[in-house]
Amino acid sequence: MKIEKLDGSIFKVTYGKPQNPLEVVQNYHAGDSKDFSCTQEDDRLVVKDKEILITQKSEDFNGIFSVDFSCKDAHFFGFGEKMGYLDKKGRNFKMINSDFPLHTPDVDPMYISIPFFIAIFGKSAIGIFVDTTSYSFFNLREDGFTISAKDEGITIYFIYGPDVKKVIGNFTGMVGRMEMPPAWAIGYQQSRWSYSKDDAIEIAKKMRQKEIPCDVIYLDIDYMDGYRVFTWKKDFENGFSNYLHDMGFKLVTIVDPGIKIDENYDIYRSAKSMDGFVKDKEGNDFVGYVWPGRCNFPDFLRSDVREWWARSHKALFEKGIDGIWNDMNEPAIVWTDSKTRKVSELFKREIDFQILGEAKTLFLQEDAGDEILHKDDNGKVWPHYKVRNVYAYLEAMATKRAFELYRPGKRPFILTRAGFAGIQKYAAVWTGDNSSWWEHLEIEMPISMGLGLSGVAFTGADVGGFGGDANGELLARWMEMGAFFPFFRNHSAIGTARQEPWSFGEKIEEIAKKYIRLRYELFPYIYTAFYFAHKEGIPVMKPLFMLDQANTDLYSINDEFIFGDSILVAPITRPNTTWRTVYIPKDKWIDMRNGNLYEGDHVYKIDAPLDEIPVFVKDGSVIFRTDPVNYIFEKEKMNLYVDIYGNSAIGYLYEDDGETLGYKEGNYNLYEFAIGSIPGGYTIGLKALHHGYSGRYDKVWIRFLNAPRMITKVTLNGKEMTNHFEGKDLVIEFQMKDVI
Ligand code: MIG
Repeated sequence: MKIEKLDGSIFKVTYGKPQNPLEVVQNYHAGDSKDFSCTQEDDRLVVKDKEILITQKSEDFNGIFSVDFSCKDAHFFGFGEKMGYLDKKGRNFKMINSDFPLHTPDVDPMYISIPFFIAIFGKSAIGIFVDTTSYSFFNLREDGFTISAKDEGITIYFIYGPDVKKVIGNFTGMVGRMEMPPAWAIGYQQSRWSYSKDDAIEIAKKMRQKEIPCDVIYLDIDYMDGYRVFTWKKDFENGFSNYLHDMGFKLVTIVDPGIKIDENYDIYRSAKSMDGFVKDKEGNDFVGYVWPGRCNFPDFLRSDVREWWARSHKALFEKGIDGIWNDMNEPAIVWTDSKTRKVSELFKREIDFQILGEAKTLFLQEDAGDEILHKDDNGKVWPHYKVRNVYAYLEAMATKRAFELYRPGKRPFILTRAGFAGIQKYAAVWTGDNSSWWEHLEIEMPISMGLGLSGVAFTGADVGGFGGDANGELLARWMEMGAFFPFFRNHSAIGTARQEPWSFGEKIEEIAKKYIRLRYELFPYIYTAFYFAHKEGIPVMKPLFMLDQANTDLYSINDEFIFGDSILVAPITRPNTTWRTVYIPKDKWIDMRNGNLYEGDHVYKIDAPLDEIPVFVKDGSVIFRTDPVNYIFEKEKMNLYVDIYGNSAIGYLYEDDGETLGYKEGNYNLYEFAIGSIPGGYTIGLKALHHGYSGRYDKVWIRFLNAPRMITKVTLNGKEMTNHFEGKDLVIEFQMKDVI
């Protein structure tokens, strides 16, 4: 065992001789802490602060390297994308990127592997990152945990908090944080497997006719010529995207990694000529079956292959594509030639139950961990099991490069299904093939929160459910909830009931529209939350325990979440239900729908008719809104509404141009609104903590919600402002340019 103290309060502990084909940890400066230590006592590791005490019990190697730890009263959170509830105590996990499309409660592994978790002991939290790209395994018990990796050693980082926020900040500092997404990616997105060109145009027109805001339309696998990646079916003539762009839509196309083996296909030939495919054990190009039939798979471990992949995107960008959706990148391999041989052997025998059973298992996807070989830039050969979990990560890296080549100066938008620790540097994540089940509506909350705790802030689920048939009530409730997820896309599978907002009649359409519009209204607030994810790694969607991590009661709240810093969302997760119990956290919270005030640390019965989702704002917060529009940047200038909840509050507002990389050079504004009370009045301190962008917010209305009638005086930066009541709210107006 080797213990190294890195800069600040992060320790790196190495057992045996681990070997990764790729380094995902970057230099990062964390704050120091005297309270935290990792030391060696009698050949064993001891990790501690005032509350944390983790002691290593044993280490073991038999093809898999395992380290066993004991600790008391720990709760475990994170592990990236996992089915189930937030607190992972008592569970076992595998990290092997996998496409199991039926998300039953115990399905594991899933598409994404993030071998990272946060353990909370009393008041202290610590992050544990297992730095292996190989398959890893976690066993989480009441009295300890075991970490294993398919390698000859294991590297574990112990990342101190003691705050959960600090742990996530430090971890994302090490593996990288998200960049600012293009602003349109915050908008509503409409998808289905698969819209044709005509469907896409019709959907776009309908959205505008009905004034349902929407920024993005997706093209799933059927836009391609015979599923050949980077090709188009004939009907997508040049210029077809202009029509959608003119209406303010962006277009995102799916890209799968399997390359059809076809001598007449230039992408295949160019990869073949650079010998760019992964190999089987005989040294031939590995063959697996996916949508196009027999395919070879690019070896993304090689930088020349990544560059080729990036350049292959030209065919998409020259048709005006704005974003790339990476699917099947675990990689999913649904069939192999060796399986064909096995099937024919099996069926030569007399059919019995055993044979049928064996035949059935052949149809399960395998990871091909031992069958495929990769090569790195130095020519070193790596088994697939060491590369598989970063395959999508490397693909995303190459895809980002494609944007640099073909959309220079613009922010990339990449959506990925598979990934690894740090995937947020390149891509947003959706949780794959859920189903139109109420159970899935509910479980998407802890899944996304788990991803957020693991560093991935830009996450969402197929709203309405992917598999199976949605119905009007389910869609309404899911749209209400989805409006408060970082990534907001409605997507469904081929052959299932249509679930666009208007698919279930006018009543449901109105509800969908109401919440999509609310999403656009809240854009200034949401975009600011993304800024903090970019800047500090803080998830946009947070579990309640991030408000008070020592309160173990909050660890089991899986059906409420905090969106941004100040909004509590409590979705309805069952059919035929028009109320629910809501746990209101400590302090005071205000029902956004009607201004009702709730004292915290209590449970209430809250009404929620079909067209309402319970949403609360923390007393002492500032919520920034604008007017809903058809698409995020429909208007050059926007009104800013600053809603003040409570008598004193502080709020931050971030803005930039929403599409270029200028924010990295300081072309952005960060405003601070500090609200205080004086006898008979309010004070507002408004300043720019950073001012580097001309700004879109033009006219500003500050509204003190439910202000007492006797208030007469409001000052803004010391200057008295005229004010008036609108209903119960006291309002002042001004022009941003007159103040900043
Ligand atoms: O084998 O491209 O998760 O979103 O619509 C299914 C078709 C392949 C799986 C993705 C889903 C997508 C579908 N894909």
